[in-house]
Amino acid sequence: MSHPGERPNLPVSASRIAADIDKLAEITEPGRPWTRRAFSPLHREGRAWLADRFQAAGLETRIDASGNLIGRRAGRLPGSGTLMLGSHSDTVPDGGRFDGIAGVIAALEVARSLADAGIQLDHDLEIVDFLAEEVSIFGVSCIGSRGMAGVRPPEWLGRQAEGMTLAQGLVATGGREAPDPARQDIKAFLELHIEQGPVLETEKRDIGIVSAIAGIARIEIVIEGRADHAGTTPMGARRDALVAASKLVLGIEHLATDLSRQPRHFAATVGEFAMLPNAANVVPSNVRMLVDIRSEQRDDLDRFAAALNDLCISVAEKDHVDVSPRRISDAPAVRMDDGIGGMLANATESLGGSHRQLASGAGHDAAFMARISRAAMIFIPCLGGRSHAPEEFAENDDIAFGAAVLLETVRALDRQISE
Ligand code: HGY
Ligand code: MN
Ligand code: MN
Repeated sequence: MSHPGERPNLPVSASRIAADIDKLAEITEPGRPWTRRAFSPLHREGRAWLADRFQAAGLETRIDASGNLIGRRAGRLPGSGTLMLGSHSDTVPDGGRFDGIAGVIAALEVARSLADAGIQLDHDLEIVDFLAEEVSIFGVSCIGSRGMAGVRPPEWLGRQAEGMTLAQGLVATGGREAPDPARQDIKAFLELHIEQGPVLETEKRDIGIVSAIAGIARIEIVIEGRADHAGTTPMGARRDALVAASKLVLGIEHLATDLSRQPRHFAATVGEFAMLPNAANVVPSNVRMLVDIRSEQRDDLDRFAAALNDLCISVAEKDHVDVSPRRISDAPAVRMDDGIGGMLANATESLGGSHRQLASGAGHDAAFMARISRAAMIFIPCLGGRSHAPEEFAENDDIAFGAAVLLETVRALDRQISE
């Protein structure tokens, strides 16, 4: 994927990036690389290490009310606003060591390289590690970036998991229950992320300029049946929550496969699934599942949700169970800033790289930052397009090249906005 030797000396340090990626990767649940879940002691340990690296780069660090770790360097022109770069350092369970992390370390490297070159921007510079970009133990994602954008649903604070509420988890992370007002000072937000897909690797492109981020909705479905003796209860007299749930899972796959045949992105996945009492000789009484839905176009999502609702009603009737679907999050598709996209393309070319536009089927914090700021993203290639799995891999040269593109774009933005 990377093209060593074809690139000029980059204005960033690839070795510093590699060392930081490796160091952060050491902070993982032993035997489950890589797992560093938001709201866990390991996440806080990773945060403490990141804060230390931010401070070593001369950044003032803080945790904002929404639990985001921020490193700040004042600009030459006080009050001219903030240029922000970052991503997230939390992982999915048994995930990778580049998803999110590559973006945080690349942003940190931009701050370090500007300092090394003695370049002080007109604008304040902030590097951010957002809290809980991944679907967290509370069943919701992008908690930190939604908070910063002022769009975190208040009712989320009461969501419970592992013996705590989200409000308590926020406070334990250094945040506060009451959110800060939405930030108004951010003039541009840039995020580097691994593509989590195969396009850049297949086409041997260095950079993907993200055009839009797919809409993401999540629907929680609880199926209430009845626990019965597995040996004595006649097959026709059961209210088996797992059998009903299985019909829903297969129906969801069928509906989503149909919709995905259209010339625009659509996907639906049941990735979270729990059954009770989960005992071999008991007819399952309860299933809770989380449906993750991605759509480039709103009406595809609405058609899917309506069909899913009809399916829930028919399965409930046939299987004599109660089926309760509930939409717990719903973020619309978001376009990225085309002007900054053009600047990212220019920076890529000036550094001798190749690029192409790409829509994102994955969700990202940039989707919420776009509510309060000009927002743009670049993708770098990842091995086989794999992500959310330990096999996830990105070449350090590709991360370094992406960091260099960010650096050149930040300098161009700093000049452009000041003019
Ligand atoms: O789930 C997502 O799309 C992102 O990787 N968190
Ligand atoms: Mn991510
Ligand atoms: Mn992810």
